[in-house]
Amino acid sequence: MKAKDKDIAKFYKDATAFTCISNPATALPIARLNDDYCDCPDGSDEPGTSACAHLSPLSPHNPANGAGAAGSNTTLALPGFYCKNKGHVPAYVPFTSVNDGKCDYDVCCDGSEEWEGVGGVKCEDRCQTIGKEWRKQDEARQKSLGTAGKKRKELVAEAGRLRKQVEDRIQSLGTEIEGSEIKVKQLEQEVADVERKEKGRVVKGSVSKKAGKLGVVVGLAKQRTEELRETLERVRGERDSSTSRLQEVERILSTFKEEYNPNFNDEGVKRAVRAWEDYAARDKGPDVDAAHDRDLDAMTKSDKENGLDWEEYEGDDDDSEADVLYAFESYLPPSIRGWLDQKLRNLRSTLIDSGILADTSAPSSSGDSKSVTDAKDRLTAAEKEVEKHRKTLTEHQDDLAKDFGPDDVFRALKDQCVSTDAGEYTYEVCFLSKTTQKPKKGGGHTNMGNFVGLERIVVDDELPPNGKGLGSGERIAMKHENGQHCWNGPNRSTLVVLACSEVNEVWRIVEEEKCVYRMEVGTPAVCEVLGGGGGRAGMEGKKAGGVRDEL
Ligand code: MAN
Repeated sequence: MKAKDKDIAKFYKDATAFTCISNPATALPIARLNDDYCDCPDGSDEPGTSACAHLSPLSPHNPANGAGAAGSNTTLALPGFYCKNKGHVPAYVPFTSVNDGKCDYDVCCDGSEEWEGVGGVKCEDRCQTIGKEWRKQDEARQKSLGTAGKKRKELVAEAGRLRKQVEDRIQSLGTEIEGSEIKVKQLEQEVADVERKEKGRVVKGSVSKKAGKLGVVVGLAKQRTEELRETLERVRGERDSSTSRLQEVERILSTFKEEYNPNFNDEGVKRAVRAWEDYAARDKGPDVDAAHDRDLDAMTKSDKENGLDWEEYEGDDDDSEADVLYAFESYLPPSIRGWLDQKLRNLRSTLIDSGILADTSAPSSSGDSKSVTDAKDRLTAAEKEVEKHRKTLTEHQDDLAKDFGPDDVFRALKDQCVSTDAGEYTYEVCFLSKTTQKPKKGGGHTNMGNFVGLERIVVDDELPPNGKGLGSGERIAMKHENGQHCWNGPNRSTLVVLACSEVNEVWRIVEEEKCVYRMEVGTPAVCEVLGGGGGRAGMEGKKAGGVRDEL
């Protein structure tokens, strides 16, 4: 309607002449515009008087009733009867409301549309009062509009910060992924090296696995040594305990000997004292020798700590190339032996890799050596880490690509919820998430749909005086689908239509069809967005049926 107003206004711009809108052949000097005489067949020269009101189909003087100019376009060029509304805002009232015996003060505050006085009706001019009240409300609306606009700016700034956070995280994830990938490569190399080393091992594995004769003997010796070590430790413990008990008894008896009363003629006591003196005089045998004890300490340490690595002797000694290699190496000086040993290991690995030599040490799937298993575990952990980072990166990239509305503003509202009571339920919308319905009497939530995206819709509602409504024009709406299934109906869905408001609030909720809901929600996020109206629909005071304009 607004666009139409502008379209019409352009015909009245010329300062010298006016051309009838629907009859361009008829040009009039500007003085004949609004001169209270109807010149144009379409009534367009009298937008501000009622001189052409007879063109209305409702008018008894309609040219269709006989007074029309032949061949000319008598279709009305104006959207309705033009009320000047002096002291307020001009407006068009629909021709159907002209001379219907009813004063349409909400649009035509000057009462001019009832010019015929049908049924004796007389509509006084109320524009002064109505205009004053309107200006007061408009001032409040403008103030509210200013506050809402400020809040939107804050939301946009917050959205910007949130976006930046995601962008920064994407950047750091990129670096982390690069680092993790390098780590994976290193660990892959490490696994390969460890496996290669394992393959190249001349003597390997545990004695329990297909050991040859030497392996069996080594296994037994290892076991026997272990038993002896344990026994030694146990006996040593027992010795220490007995020694300390003996020392305690000796202390008791020694005190006893010092403190007993020899004047008491107690034969039993005297015998005991004598026996103690004999015992104390006797040679006590060797004391626990500290050096000897240190030897025991050393002996009870693990074989490995004592330089005996059983693993080197375990394994299959049958037909082992290894033995040959060792026999050969043993004739060489140690420095060359080490170098040669490494070369031979590598050669052996290469031969195994190329299938020339059987891999007698190849670990079974469950039989990897500890070092291989450890290296593989480290690799798996690093691979998982890369995977995790990549997943997070994709999530963040998807997030950046998502439509968060103009200026990304809804990013700042994500997951914020607002609710209202209506009928037996409390209805809630959580922005960019879902809508729910909860019985006031108690009970679980019913999901009324999950957020799927934004869309723009055109609305044409009357705006309530408090401004809490959609008004008219293009609005942003949030679609919610696939909520809880409705018995004998569809899955619940909700369209949340947004309009400008100082705060986030649910204004209205309707169930348009069974389990298909529509919520009207106010939020600063949509203020001043859409073509100036910005969802602040009707803030300028639009009323159904009437159009304020600038003529
Ligand atoms: C519940 C509510 C209503 C809906 C009916 C359908 O009562 O979700 O909104 O209409 O279920 O059975």
